[in-house]
Amino acid sequence: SSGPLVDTAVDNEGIATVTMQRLPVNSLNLDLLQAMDKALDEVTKNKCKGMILTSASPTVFSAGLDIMEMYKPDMKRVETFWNTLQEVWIKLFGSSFITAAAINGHAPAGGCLLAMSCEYRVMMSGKYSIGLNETALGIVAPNWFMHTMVNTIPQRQAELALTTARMFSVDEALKVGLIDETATDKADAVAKCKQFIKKFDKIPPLARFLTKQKIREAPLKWMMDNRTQDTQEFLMFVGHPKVQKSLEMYIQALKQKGG
Ligand code: CO8
Repeated sequence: SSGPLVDTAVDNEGIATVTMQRLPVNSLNLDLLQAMDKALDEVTKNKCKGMILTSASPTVFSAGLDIMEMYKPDMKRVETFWNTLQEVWIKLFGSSFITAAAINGHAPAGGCLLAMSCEYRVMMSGKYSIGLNETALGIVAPNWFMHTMVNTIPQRQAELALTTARMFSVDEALKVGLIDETATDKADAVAKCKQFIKKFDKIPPLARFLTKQKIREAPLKWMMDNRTQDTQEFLMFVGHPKVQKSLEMYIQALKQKGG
């Protein structure tokens, strides 16, 4: 399919809505990640006060990393893929502008990571789930995925969720604090994200940003100090025959479920 993978629309109050539109499930391949990286740069360049991240799919926010990027990968491309994911996370988690996620559907793994990297989450009610399910796939979530979760929910809850690969229902996510509000539909979710961003009209922007920066400093510093090693670990991981075997089985299971 062609067309832009990300749409960015800025309203008259300086709030950007960034919509992922790699249908059907916004699985994060290199192209989508590069488009997101560009969109985040644009939001910065346009001096937007806030950004809402959402999806063009009616039922999926993002299915997480595109498994096809990791299956029998071209090693050069998969390295760029991982570096771009790191870059998107650095720009989103560490952004100077206010961020909110309007989660209009499922948000497993990398989808949950994107949502947790924002400062506020509103999730559409329904039979959707959100969480880091890596251990169920035999994957150890990278440290910075874990740091991002611990920045969102209490450490003990994060430990339980990560070790058990827990996928939370919308109500469970609300209860544990993985999301902040529920919404009746996408429009309601976006409206609630806007309300959150507008709360800061009363707060001096520099104090707000420096406070965010300080509270998020440790995970960002971890990334700066360990970025190369993190990439090496990922490359070793995808290069491992056992990992390739489990990815293959997972892809088959996904296809059987859908087909
Ligand atoms: N990657 C590639 N393709 C995918 C993915 C994905 N993550 N998710 C779904 N698809 C494909 C399906 O195979 C299907 O393809 P086809 O039409 O050819 O059969 C198509 O997208 C539609 O999928 P579904 O029919 O399953 O759509 P549903 O609307 O029924 O369900 C879900 C949507 C709930 C999102 C479901 O697709 C799902 O659970 N997907 C898998 C999500 C997942 O497990 N993601 C984990 C990715 S790993 C990750 O993000 C972090 C890895 C960190 C690595 C660290 C290494 C050290």
